[in-house]
Amino acid sequence: MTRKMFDLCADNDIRFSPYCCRARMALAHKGLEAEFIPVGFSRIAEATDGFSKTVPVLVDGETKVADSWEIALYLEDAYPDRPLLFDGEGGRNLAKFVEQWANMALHPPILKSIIVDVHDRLLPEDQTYFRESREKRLQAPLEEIQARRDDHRKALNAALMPLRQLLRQRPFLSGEAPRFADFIVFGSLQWPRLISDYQLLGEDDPVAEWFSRCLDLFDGFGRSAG
Ligand SMILES: N[C@@H](CCC(=O)N[C@@H](CS)C(=O)NCC(=O)O)C(=O)O
Repeated sequence: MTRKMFDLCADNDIRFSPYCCRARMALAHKGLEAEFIPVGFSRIAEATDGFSKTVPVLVDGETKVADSWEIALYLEDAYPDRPLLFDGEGGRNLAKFVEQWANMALHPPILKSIIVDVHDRLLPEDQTYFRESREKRLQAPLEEIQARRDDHRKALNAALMPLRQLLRQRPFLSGEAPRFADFIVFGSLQWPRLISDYQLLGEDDPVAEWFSRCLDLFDGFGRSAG
């Protein structure tokens, strides 16, 4: 296949990266097939021939694109006749806000809730790198961070309030049908679902109901990924 995407993997081939999930969903939305090549943290630069230190990286024929946002923009421009990821220029701008919100308001409490689970389920060769880099960034031992997971879960649920309110009024973040903004937040929540048993959302939460609708998209593509 000429189209391939480097996709972060943990042990047992768990594909847990929120950013890779966003790109996988964007490809599925466009109806584009790709080979998803598993790569652990320690091998990203080597696997991509030095092209990127992070995944996802999409290789589409002669074109190489790193970064989930850039991949979505590339797919929208390269495949304009396929289902749209954004509603025009304004839609792109609003989706960019959603990306910043998810990365800055949702990811810190999600990561802190499951950080030991992530560590323990990584490939053995990636565990030391993960522990050292994350403990340096967060200035605390992983175990100490995750021990306060109930507080982190509360912080996440408070940050989700605007989305929760919105999803009481419509089926998808983007309206009647999903767009890339939905896939952004979906990727954020797939990450804990795939790599931890800790429940971050209540069952009767409109966010959990929307998440389940997203899992069903593209013949259950999200349920099978990972
Ligand atoms: N802004 C980038 C972020 C990509 C990113 O940080 N990916 C993580 C995987 S979840 C990664 O490759 N990290 C490499 C590392 O921490 O060394 C995107 O949206 O693609």
